[in-house]
Amino acid sequence: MTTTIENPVPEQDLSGAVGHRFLYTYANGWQYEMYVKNATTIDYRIHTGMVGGRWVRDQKVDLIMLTRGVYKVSWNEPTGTSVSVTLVPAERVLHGVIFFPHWVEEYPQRTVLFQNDHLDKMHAFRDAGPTYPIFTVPEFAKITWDEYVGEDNEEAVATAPDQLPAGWADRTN
Ligand code: FER
Repeated sequence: MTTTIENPVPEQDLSGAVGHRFLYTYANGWQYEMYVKNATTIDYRIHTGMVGGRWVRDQKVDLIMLTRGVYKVSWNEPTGTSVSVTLVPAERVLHGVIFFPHWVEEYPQRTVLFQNDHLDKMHAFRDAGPTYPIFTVPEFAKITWDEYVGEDNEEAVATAPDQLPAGWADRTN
């Protein structure tokens, strides 16, 4: 895969990520679930950690393949939180960097909800701040579950994290 100054973008193949639902646990113990709905959209649930219980559908993201089997997903939340996650599914490795505005660090529970039903409130909190200092959380994670459920599957993340069958997030494959 040769890249040049004129064309620095490697040939893209997102098939190892798009349509997949991943469960992963960060080194700090935070457990997340991400469904890559399509090349521009994710749904997710946060099972445990600082904002455990939070869930989101149809978050727009930038998704790219860095090199074969290595994907990067980056986005900004309505809360002002920014996230960039690098996934290596074949190695069951992931690295996430979360950039929380100061108000989320101070009052994480304000973001623990089904965000889609509260977008105006999240924007108001975001705009009220304070934004700074940003709380940066860079962590590796172990991918414990990788399942292909198809693109644009509206059933993949349709339930609140606390309404799932017992043991849902602790399955491994
Ligand atoms: C992740 C890290 C952070 C992730 C989502 C977030 C879906 C979102 C954080 C927030 O908005 O609080 O790996 O994956």
